[in-house]
Parts: sequence; structure tokens; C-alpha cells
Amino acid sequence: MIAPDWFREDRLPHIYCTGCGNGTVINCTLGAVEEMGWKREETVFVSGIGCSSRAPGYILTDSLHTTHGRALAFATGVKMARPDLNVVVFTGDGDLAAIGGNHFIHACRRNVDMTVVCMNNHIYGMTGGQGSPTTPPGAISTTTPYGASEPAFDLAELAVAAGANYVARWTSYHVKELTKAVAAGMQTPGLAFIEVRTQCPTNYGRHNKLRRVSDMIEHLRSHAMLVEKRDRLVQEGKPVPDDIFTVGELVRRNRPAMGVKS
Ligand SMILES: Cc1ncc(C[n+]2csc(CCOP(=O)(O)OP(=O)(O)O)c2C)c(N)n1
Repeated sequence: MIAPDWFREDRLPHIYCTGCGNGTVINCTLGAVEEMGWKREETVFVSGIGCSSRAPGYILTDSLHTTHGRALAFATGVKMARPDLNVVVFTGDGDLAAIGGNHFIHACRRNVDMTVVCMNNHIYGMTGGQGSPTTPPGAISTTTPYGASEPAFDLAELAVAAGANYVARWTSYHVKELTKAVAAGMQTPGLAFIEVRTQCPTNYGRHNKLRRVSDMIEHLRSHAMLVEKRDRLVQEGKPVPDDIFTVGELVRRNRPAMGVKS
């Protein structure tokens, strides 16, 4: 536990399964909050619905646990009414990119001053493992028993294209890099989007030949490629393996933003 002062101990036991990556992501985010020196009464956590969206319930600040897909709409309202507050959103790949997809692109376009941390476990975890917009082609889920046939969204690239001022991607294996990235996002005025690829051993790993938690984390580690390395391979005309995803900082820029503290 990285930030005991921010932890709502009376909410234990938590709902997460053994081996879930969400606790790691919460810890890294709170580590970044501590690095920022934010005060609890000036910070609000907002979420939608899902296992990932239960995270604000374990944090000792005011928070909004809203409706499925609408976290960014509620968070935008908070920021417009009270630009002096620090707003952090926890969301899942289903919450953010399926039912909440439009809120996602428009919050990035508006560049609302908030930090969005998406726990991307490639599945609808809470409801039993249905496929989501980030389920990799070929992956088994309860709605894709023969393997997903659709291409997956790249959430970080989507945020870059839609206009967010800061975008990074890491995994639950890269705890130091992740903490730094969340802090960098918090420091950047405008919308900061941090995608975290994380493990859902119960509803994803068991069905995809990654039965042990350590198998899932090793899979994340070994398939992550630094964005600079990918760019170098492309520049040198060398092949980029199909099964990797990029990690690192994808963008840090200064587009006009909404709701920035004066
Ligand atoms: C309007 C609405 N539709 C569907 C649901 C059911 N539902 C609850 S959580 C969830 C999926 C959550 O998936 P994700 O956001 O990826 O979070 P995870 O549980 O994987 O962390 C769904 C479909 C709901 N609560 N409300």
C-alpha cells in the first residue's frame, strides 16, 4: 500500500479477484497523487461501472461512481463547475470505449483538464468476461467462444487522434514507469490519458492459455515494446512483430484545453 492516508480501509474486503491487476493500478495512481502533493479535499475521483470503476470507492476523497460509460461526462461537469479541483477518472476498456466511446473522443477533443486512467484488461470483467472493443483478434471470451473476429481499438492512439494533450501506455508490470506517466499526465494541462494493460486472470487468462497470474504478467512484459524502438524498426525498414503493443509516452503537447486552473 503506497499511500495509506488516501486509503479507505473501512471498505475492505475489496471486490477484486486474487491476482487482479487493478490494485496495482490504484497504487501507482496514488503514488502519482502523492508525488503531486495534492490534498484530499481538492481531489475528486470519478468512474463509471465495472471492476475498474470500483476503484474510487477505496480512496478517501469525494468521488462519483456514476453510470456505465458516463464517467467522462460526469467528470467534465465537475471540472466545468469547479476548475480548482483535481479530477481523476478510473475506467475500464468496456466502460470507456464501448458504451462510453463517444464521451471518450469528445472529452479528448475538448481536452478537458483531467487525468483518465484506463485499466484495459481486454474484457468486460465484472459481467463475466464478454468481449470488449479491445479484445485481441483470436482471443476467447464468453461472447467469442471461437476467438474474436474483429479488430481491436488501440485506445492510446485513439486518444492521440482525438486531441488529448498527454497520452501514455504502460502495463501492470511496469509499476515505476506507470507511476511516472500518471504524474506526468497530472502535470500536463488538458486531458491526460494513460492506458494500462492489466491482467484479469479470472475472466481472460483462464480462457486464453494464461492460467497463472505470472503467465499473464510475463505476457504483458514480453509483448510490450517501447514506442521509440518501434519507430526505430520502422525507420530502418525492419519488421515489427504483429503481436507487440507499444508502451511509453505517445504524446505531450499544448493544445488549448478546457477547465484548466487559473
Ligand atoms: C447501461 C448499462 N449497460 C450494461 C451494464 C452491465 N455492465 C456492468 S459492468 C460492464 C462491463 C464493464 O467492463 P469494463 O468497463 O471493461 O470493466 P471491468 O469490469 O473489466 O474492469 C457491463 C456491461 C450496466 N451496468 N449498465
